[in-house]
Amino acid sequence: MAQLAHLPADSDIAAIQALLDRDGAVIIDDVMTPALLAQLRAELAPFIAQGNAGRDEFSGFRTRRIGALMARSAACRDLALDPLVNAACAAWLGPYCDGYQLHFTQATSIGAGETPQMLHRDRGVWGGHISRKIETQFSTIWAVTDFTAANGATRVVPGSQRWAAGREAEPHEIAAAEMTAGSVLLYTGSVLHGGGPNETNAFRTGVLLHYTLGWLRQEENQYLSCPPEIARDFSPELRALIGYSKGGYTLGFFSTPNGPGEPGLETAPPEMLFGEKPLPKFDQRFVSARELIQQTS
Ligand SMILES: O=C(O)CCC(=O)C(=O)O
Ligand SMILES: [Fe+2]
Repeated sequence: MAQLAHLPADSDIAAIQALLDRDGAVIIDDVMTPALLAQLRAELAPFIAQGNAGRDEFSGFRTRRIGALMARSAACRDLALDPLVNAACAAWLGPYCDGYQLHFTQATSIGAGETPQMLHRDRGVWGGHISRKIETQFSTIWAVTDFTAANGATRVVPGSQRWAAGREAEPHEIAAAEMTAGSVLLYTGSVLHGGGPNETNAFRTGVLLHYTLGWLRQEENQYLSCPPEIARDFSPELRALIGYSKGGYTLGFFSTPNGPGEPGLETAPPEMLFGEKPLPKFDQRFVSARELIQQTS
């Protein structure tokens, strides 16, 4: 049976990078404080209680999925900005972009009797149009409940990020991402994985927060899931992370849709919608990410 490596929450970025490179995935144990985990559970519970099961094999007939997590949960906002995750993300995606952004937010609650989700690569959301030389994603699944092989722990195929597209995993090549509640699975857009079968009577809940290159289209439309009237109350860092920032020199500007003679902005960075100047964050983040990569290569 294949296994995934576990690292402690005080690990350095080089160790995380090395395992992502080798296996395409790694588990960081016990990252959340008990208080944050309790808050997360309380904030998600009412949405999960009213959530609908999926409508096809991929989304799962016994799995509930809840999006718009930045708008709906302060604990999820903290997780999205987690410093260790962001440092690891910057190091992983830095070679392919000038900035990264939040791509997808979803709580997945796998219910009793759910069958295994088809193994897949998350980079499939862009079709086959992007060369495998480009890493498209850095993804996290935060364990809200314990993840066990019996209750639907995510299944991951270590090393499959380098496999030919059509190669299928043998049972012994598939690992169960078993982890305690409060831990986080980190994985890439190129590694085969899928939700596991749930043979217990309780839900297995995870929070999926995925990040992508600043120049790619986000899977979850953050401007609709988290429109400006909600994002207005967020920190500038979080707003920039969810996409209210440019993804390149001109990428992502806006102009005010005003009428003739009315005041407005022309080719403005998104931060100006909120009366702010752009953060130097992407430059700073990526300078430090590049330094990290140089130190570790
Ligand atoms: O919930 C999980 O364990 C993984 C789900 C997944 O990979 C997906 O829906 O793309
Ligand atoms: Fe997936």
